[in-house]
Amino acid sequence: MRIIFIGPPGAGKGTQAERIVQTYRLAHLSTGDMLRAARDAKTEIGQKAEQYMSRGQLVPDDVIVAIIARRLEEPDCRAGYLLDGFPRTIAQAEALDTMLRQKGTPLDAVLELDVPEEELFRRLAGRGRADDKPEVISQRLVAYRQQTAPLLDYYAKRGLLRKINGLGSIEEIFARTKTELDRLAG
Ligand code: B4P
Repeated sequence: MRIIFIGPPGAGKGTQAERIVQTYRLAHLSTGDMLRAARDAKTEIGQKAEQYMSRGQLVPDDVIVAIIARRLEEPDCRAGYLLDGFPRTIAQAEALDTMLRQKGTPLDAVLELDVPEEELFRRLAGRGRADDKPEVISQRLVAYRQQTAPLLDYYAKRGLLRKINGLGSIEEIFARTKTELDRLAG
């Protein structure tokens, strides 16, 4: 299976992704995790990315697309993968479409994790990562509304979008996600 996970910051993509990749034996491709690892390793890309992440802005498309293009070539992606936090802009989605067309490996589904904004603030305040300060969260939500939300329509038009209610316990949300994925695998 080749799946994309879309949702606002703090919706719980990373949390659910861990369970999905274990259950369905998929590679977990989280651009947020990759950028944080690059930042902690103090690579050139990591240091550049940190300037954007710490302000709640998206890292430039060319940087992210290059990271994903390289990652998709790795052998563990052949059996399927979950893209967690990528694409986040229409330009990234178009670049992904081109890559997948060239490989002849189309997407199976795009899962949207739907969570209201008040709940996002509550969850992120509880996590307390460096980019979870209230003013940075607000900026990340602006970036989501302006740059990422248009992807919902982009994938709905292609018949790939499945909306999942992201309110409830982690287990309840995973059960809903599993229902969608089992239907696809079915
Ligand atoms: P990400 O790392 O993708 O993080 P996120 O959207 O903030 O979090 P996620 O939805 O995964 O939430 P989580 O499970 O952790 O992005 C960080 C930054 O990286 C971006 O702002 C951007 O700068 C950059 N970036 C990444 N990808 C990019 C791209 N493609 N293009 C450009 N820039 C990019 O859950 C959040 C909290 O909620 C946790 O504390 C969790 O325990 C809690 N939680 C989860 N589920 C819950 C539930 N059901 N109930 C209660 N709490 C819950």
